Amino acid sequence: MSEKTISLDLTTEKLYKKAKEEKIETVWDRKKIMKAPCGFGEKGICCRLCSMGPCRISPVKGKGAQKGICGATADVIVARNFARMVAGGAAAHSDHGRDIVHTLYMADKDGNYKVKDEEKLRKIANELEIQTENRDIYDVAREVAEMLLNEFGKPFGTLEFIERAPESRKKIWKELNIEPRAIDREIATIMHSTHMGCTGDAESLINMSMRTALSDGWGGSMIGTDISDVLFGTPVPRETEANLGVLKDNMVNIVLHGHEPTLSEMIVLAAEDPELVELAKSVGAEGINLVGMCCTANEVTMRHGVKIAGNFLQQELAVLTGAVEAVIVDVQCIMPSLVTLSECFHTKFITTSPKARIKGATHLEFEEENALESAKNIVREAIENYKNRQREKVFIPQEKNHATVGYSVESIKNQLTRVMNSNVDNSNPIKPLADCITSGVLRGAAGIVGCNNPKVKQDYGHIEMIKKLIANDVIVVTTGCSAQAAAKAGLMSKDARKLAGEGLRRVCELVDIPPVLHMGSCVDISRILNLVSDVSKYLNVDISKLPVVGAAPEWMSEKAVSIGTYVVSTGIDTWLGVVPPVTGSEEVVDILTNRMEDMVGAKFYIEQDPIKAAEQMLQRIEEKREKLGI
Ligand code: CUV
Ligand code: SF4
Repeated sequence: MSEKTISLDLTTEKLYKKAKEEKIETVWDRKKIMKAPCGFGEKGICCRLCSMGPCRISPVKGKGAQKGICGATADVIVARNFARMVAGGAAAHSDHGRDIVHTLYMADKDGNYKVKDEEKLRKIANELEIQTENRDIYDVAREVAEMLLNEFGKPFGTLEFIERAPESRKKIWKELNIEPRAIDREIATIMHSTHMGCTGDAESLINMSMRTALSDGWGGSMIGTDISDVLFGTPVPRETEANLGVLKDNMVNIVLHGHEPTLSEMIVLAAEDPELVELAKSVGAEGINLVGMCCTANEVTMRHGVKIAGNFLQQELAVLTGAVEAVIVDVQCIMPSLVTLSECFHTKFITTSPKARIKGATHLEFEEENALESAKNIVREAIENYKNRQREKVFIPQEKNHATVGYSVESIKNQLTRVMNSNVDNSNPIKPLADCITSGVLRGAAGIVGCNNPKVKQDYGHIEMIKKLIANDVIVVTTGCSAQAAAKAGLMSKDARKLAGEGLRRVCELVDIPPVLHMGSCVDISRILNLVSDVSKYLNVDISKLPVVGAAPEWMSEKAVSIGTYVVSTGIDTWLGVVPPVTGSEEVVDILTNRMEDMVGAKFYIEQDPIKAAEQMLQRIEEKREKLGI
């Protein structure tokens, strides 16, 4: 990777240059100092699960240590490490989900947290066989919350929301014994089974990984998404802008970064508070400019149109503009480097969650019992910092793009129903989508998700892949940092239709959508699961037979490993653009990229070139179409 091209994004290039000039260290510099990654770690053949070790297996067959001191083979070590990544990712998503349900439990009509989407709550209650008639909505909310909280630790049965999957899928899961039971239980089982001297069989470990990952996608994440919608509203299409150009020279800039909407929703409210807006004016600013970063940005842009400052690799760059009064964070994907970086500027780096305290940051704990007050205090801190901005250090790149966001499954269906009403048959909102696919107007659909990773030129993996797919009449749905890459590149503007193939362009015009749909944050990949399940049920074919593919071209986090694993386990082929640490085991590679297909009807593909990957995806889509006879 040449130094001149760390990113496809011009703002990144410009601010990286600024960092160089001012000798401020960024993620790319630290990556360079790290030099080549540890070969054992890279291949997954390093084990430090007990103190007889750490052990590392020689990557050369027949030479050097071929087994750990306990006798564990490379296959077992790699599979255990993989399983633990899945457990880590599932834990992060699911603990986020759990917190949201706790918030629902304390929701109150006079409190800070209210039930915003009663209809969705009623639907979920019906699904869980909870009585809704003649009941106070907050009673229903509490009962739903209690039941969902039990999903994390219930002693018997399997997760409620897997019932949303098509019968054919549930049958596969049952036969493989990978129907997830309680969420925490699946994570604990992996931690137990990967303890020294427990499971010594790679296939069994991958099986367990699938079950745990499913407890994330169809459990913790799905609960997180659904209950966030209940509390804060189900997203509808709305307009926004994306990239660091959304920062304003003459306003108090607050960057909201992290994941859970419980915090960000209150900050949004606080930033609109007239008293605080006045305060901002009294310190000489024109007002408060709240912008988002990473998945928090996705949550608040989907529900409020809050502007997107950038994705994962831009968190440091936002501070480097010198124009940010505060970076407010909660959990996940927050670089600890923000502490030293913000010391180079006037920026306050404010942590708010006891789950993610960072030494050197200003910690203002967010108290949910006192949510709005707490949020106001945090915003006040930012406003008061405006006077410390050092004008000579400010550089805000002007690049930004327009985007239409907010495509929840509900809003996609609404949009489709509207089109249908002008037609004859309005029986099922899925019908027009399914028709477009079966008739071949759309060749298929792709979910492009996941992070940035300095191993990849920023956004290049996402954008090249997405462009290739839409040009070939594949509709793209996105979440996470991938969605933000697309928004920044202008692919979420309705204008981007012109980059789409003939068929997709027509669909976009008819339904009035961009060719790339923003479906939300990483936990909102559960929305994609619900959507493909609906299509699968409507067409009466299993998900694995649909011309649908997934990809994480620039993934980096354990959460992404969990996501990839549950997406494949749901029957959707998934392309990874960054090689996972499994190449030290032929067996594990064979299971992930080959044998999984016999188990769950889908597998992983590993391809670092996004254009080649897109070509493979298109080929796979056509293969599936042929088998379906469409
Ligand atoms: Ni949760 S997990 S870098 S913010 S998508 Fe972005 Fe998305 Fe990866 Fe993190
Ligand atoms: Fe080594 Fe086995 Fe201990 Fe791992 S569990 S560190 S392979 S002895």
